[in-house]
Amino acid sequence: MALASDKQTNEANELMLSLPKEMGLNAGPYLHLFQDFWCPSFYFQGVINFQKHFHAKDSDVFLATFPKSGTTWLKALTFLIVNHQRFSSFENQPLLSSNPHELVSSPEFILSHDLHDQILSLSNMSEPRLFSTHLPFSALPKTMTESKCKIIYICRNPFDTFVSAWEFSTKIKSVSSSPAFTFEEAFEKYCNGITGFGPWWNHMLGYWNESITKPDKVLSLKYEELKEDTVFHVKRIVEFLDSPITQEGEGTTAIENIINLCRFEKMKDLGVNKSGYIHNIAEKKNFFRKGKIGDWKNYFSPSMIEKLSTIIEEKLSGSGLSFKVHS
Ligand code: PPS
Repeated sequence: MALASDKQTNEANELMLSLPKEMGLNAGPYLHLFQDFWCPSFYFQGVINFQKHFHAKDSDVFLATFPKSGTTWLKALTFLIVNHQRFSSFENQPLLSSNPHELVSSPEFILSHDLHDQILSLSNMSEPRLFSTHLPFSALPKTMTESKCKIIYICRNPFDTFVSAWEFSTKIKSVSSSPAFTFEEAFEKYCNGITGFGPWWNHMLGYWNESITKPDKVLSLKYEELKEDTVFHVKRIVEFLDSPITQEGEGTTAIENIINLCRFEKMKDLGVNKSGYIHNIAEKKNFFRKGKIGDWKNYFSPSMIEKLSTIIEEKLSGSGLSFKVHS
């Protein structure tokens, strides 16, 4: 007799096989066009389970990102803000002994296996629960949009996001010996929106629009702005979450300490981030590459610059969302 979980897996597999598919850069290798986004096969079962079985709590905090937009950094910062009162000193911070992806996980990953046990352990997590997700806003489970849970979104200029994704894909275990595409081929796919959880413009606009209409529900950040004025934007996160960290006196020191601990160089240098794998396919060290704005200039030809600039203009025009990419 088939177990309920086997049945579920079969249903998800059948559904996945019926969808349009494309070869992806990584985590797959295939992408399936599901609910208007390209879902990596690696996550497919987890996405279905997330949508069907996850129950959001009003106190939940979600970090939503398009891959390679600043997820790791946002996880580190928000973990420290949310758990500010749990750890008495900085010496015993879990961030010193665990990678941010081990501290903040996504339901689409957690629920991809052992569904019933995972649902139970999620319901037993101490509050506020902190999660991440790569799902576009339109694909989030209703329980998230209907509850009072909060969502922090970070996006990054599409030029650097693409380069970061490309570099990362060449180092993923499953494709490291032979990347599926050349840089140019991957770029074409990216321009057509065919990347994991893409199209990237829909991903950005979904959360951006929601942050305008429901600013108490969704806070939208940009990687570049967070880099250029980290204090200001970390304070925005603190306020958005109604965190008890005050912004004066000792609170200022706490915010400075949080920012320092999450600095790119500091995190890259931590022993815990130098070896080992996340999800058994991505080496921890590869989540910390350059951490710079504008590295794309070392990769793009003039025609690529023109092409992507035009797409950005077309897709984002009128939304109020823009990126300074040529400064
Ligand atoms: S993932 O795989 O989606 O979680 O990747 P993500 O973390 O979103 O993006 C990886 C890029 O973020 C850079 N990074 C950082 N920048 C600033 N500060 C900190 N602490 C930080 N940690 C990671 C990382 O280097 C990747 O950018 P690139 O341009 O590839 O260096």
